[in-house]
Amino acid sequence: MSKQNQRSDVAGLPVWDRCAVMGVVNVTPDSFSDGGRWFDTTAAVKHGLHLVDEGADLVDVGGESTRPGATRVDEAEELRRVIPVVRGLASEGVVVSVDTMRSSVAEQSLAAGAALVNDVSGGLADPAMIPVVADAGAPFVVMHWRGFLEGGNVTGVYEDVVREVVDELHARVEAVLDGGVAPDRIVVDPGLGFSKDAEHDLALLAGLDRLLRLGHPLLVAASRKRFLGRVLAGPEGAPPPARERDAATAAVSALAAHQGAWAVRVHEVRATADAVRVARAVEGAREL
Ligand code: PMM
Repeated sequence: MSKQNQRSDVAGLPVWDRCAVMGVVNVTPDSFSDGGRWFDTTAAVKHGLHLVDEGADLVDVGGESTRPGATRVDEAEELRRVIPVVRGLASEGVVVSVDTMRSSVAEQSLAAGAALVNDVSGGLADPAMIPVVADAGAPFVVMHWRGFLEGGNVTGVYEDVVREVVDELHARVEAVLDGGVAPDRIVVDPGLGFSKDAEHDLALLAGLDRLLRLGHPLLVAASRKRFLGRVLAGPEGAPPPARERDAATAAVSALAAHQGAWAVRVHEVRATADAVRVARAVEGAREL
């Protein structure tokens, strides 16, 4: 792999020689793009296995929608949704990531076989999260997050979005390191769409090299997000619905992989699995 695109591995996870594909299973009635579709354990496990068949390297299981304005599910309900799905997929040999802001859900998911904790709050929502992850020695995704969005997107004001996201992620990484998580287990993520509008998301995708300079593997989660709807609609048009944004998502996957992302998180895996393989082949040609 060329020096420019040097991709670091994450300790505790398998090593892929290309950008990894993280497939999404939202066990929720109300997620942004696929809410309600896998809201039952059997259907959710089946869907996760289907994503693996399609080429997912790992499967991210979440029981709480992070859609702006979504009300939080209570802890018991989140556990009820997530744990059987994590256990079911892990028992089939799937590398499972748990998408949660709650330390209890992270802890029980790790006990049920999850390999990675993906916290969209980067450890901010629950003070017990970092100790739980550190004690378990689990890899941890630290996403850029400016808080819950009840009452509108008041936190999405930036002068220089790339610089601010880099600085704020750097501060979170320091806090996570102080909390005892090993440096080679930390993944960073710009949090596309979280307190960010389409221009911010595009600027972050254009600035992935600056995020990579944080020195941690980078996860990019653009799948079906609002900014893709805006791009596809053009200035006057109506954005296509979330499920018609998969080709655009795969295009972002190719771009992110080409720039050195460690993984991309997507709802529809097939096209992205092809995209990351093409990006890998291009990298391979450069090495010759
Ligand atoms: N976005 C969503 C959920 N989980 N996790 C990470 N690490 N990064 C993200 O950007 C992210 C996430 C929201 O998307 P969905 O509800 O459509 O899956």
